[in-house]
Amino acid sequence: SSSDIVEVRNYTMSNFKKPDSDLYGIAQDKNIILISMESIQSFVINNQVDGEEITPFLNSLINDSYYFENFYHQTSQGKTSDSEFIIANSLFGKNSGAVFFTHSGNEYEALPEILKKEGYYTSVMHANNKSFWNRDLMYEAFGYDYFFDIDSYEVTEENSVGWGLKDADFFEQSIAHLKLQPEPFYTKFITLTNHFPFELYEEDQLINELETNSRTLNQYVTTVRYMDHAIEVFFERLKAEGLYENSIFVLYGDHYGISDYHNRAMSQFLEKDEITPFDSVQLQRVPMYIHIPGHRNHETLQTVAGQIDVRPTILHLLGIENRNKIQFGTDLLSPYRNSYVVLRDGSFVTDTHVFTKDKCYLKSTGEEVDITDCEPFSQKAKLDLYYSDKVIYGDLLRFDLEE
Ligand code: GP9
Ligand code: MN
Repeated sequence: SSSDIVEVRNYTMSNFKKPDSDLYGIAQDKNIILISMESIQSFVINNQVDGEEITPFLNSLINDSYYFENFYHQTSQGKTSDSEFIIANSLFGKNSGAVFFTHSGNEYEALPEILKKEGYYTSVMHANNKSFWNRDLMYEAFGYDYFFDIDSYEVTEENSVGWGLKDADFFEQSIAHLKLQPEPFYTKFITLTNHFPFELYEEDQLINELETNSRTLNQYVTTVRYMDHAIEVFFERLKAEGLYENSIFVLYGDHYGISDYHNRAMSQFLEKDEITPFDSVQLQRVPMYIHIPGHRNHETLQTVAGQIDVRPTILHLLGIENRNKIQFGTDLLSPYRNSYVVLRDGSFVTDTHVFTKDKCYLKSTGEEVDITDCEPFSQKAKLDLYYSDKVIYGDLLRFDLEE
């Protein structure tokens, strides 16, 4: 009911954190380019195969970005669509099933809609059928101006692999669309080549496969390497087209690519005796970058965070007030934020501890400690998920009328 929204708003407002005043509004009127990087996990960053970096471009981008080492995906069965949902709304996806399918009829106040009101042209570029994950309906609910779906791309047998259009061709063909958009724009690119089963033509294979007992993991590193290259070329092309300087970039991994099913191979690659539940949680980290061309104060940040925190961060960079919004994340760049993330399965991580599957671990060593050590955050973790679910199941944002 409409009194529930008051309860939820009191909760989310009490968790609001003020922005860093030096960063508030620095991206005002700039284009925003999001790149949703398919299935990439942080363990590939600064890691090698036979002496070759898996992600040379993304490694170098760290020096020139705000890079978040302890950033977790928070998705569940809705995979890419969950990540889209979380980032657009700063709400959690569902515990099971996909909110994109079950709640596309809800009222939302999503990031594209907010930015549209600020004069932005908003779009998604992704070479798949528009109805996949019910995107056509959900994007409408989020207020996107346009979805450049598979019909906006020339897809042939030669330029496709695995799930469809190869990333390099996808980015190259997207340049023409970008150039026609009114500025400032907010555009999200969703890559595809680094998707299970991680297939690649030989000519696109830039590093060796691994030699573990998992063919999936062995091939994964090569498709990650390919995606890294495709993004590097995209940056060069944006520079050549004059679209780079006046844009800010947010790059993030959408969800894991290698499931626990491949733990034995993963432990071989990471040279660990075994992958414990603690390690499994740590493996849910995905790379996250905020890259602002010309910015001098970029740094690598240790704050524990997740996809839920992206929306308030972008809003603050644009100088858009959001203290009163129903959102469950906090600005990643706020000096006042708590280092904390809750995953969709109820696991949570702080600066010092990891809680998962009813056990509490020291974050620094992975050593199991008394469950009471995790208690200070367990109530918040439960309430975050509880109130967010309440918003979705009760369609509460329909009561959130503009003041
Ligand atoms: C499909 C792509 C992949 O369009 O976004 O979806 P996923 O299987 O990763 O959720
Ligand atoms: Mn995905």
